[in-house]
Amino acid sequence: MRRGMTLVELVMGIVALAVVTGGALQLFVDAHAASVNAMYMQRAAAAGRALMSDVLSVDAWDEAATSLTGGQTRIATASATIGAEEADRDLFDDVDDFDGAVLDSATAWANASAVPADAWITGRIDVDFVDPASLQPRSNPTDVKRVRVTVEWMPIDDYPSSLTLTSYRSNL
Ligand SMILES: [Ca+2]
Ligand SMILES: [Ca+2]
Repeated sequence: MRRGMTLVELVMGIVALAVVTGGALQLFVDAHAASVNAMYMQRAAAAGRALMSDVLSVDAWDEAATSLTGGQTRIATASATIGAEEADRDLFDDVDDFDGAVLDSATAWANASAVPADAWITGRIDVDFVDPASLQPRSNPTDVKRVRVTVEWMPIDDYPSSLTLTSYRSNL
């Protein structure tokens, strides 16, 4: 004859159900956080690519090269510099003019063409001389400049919340 559940069995069953439900809920929360972070990462990567392409659209590798035809003639490395000679993005004419640019507001993003203005994204541009062989940063002028665009976004749990794009321009 079939008997009903005892109170102990019933309580055990409820506890087991609670454990399973709690685990499933946590999985759902984790999956949601991962998908939101993936969306942030995608938007940040798009912003980073747009920003990098804005920097590289100013093709000349150095101010001294901009006065030369096409801006691609080799110049004396010692005369190369890092930094903006112009006050405004519209007047930038070599890649290191963007060094130190921090983009953290709609106005600043708007200054870079085709870069989406997401309030939760911040960007920074760094240009450095690097050793041509090791590509490690150097304080003295070299024939290669590294352009890094770092984009950060609102962190979620322990997921990555920044990415860096890197390009190089050389003293051809
Ligand atoms: Ca310049
Ligand atoms: Ca410059």
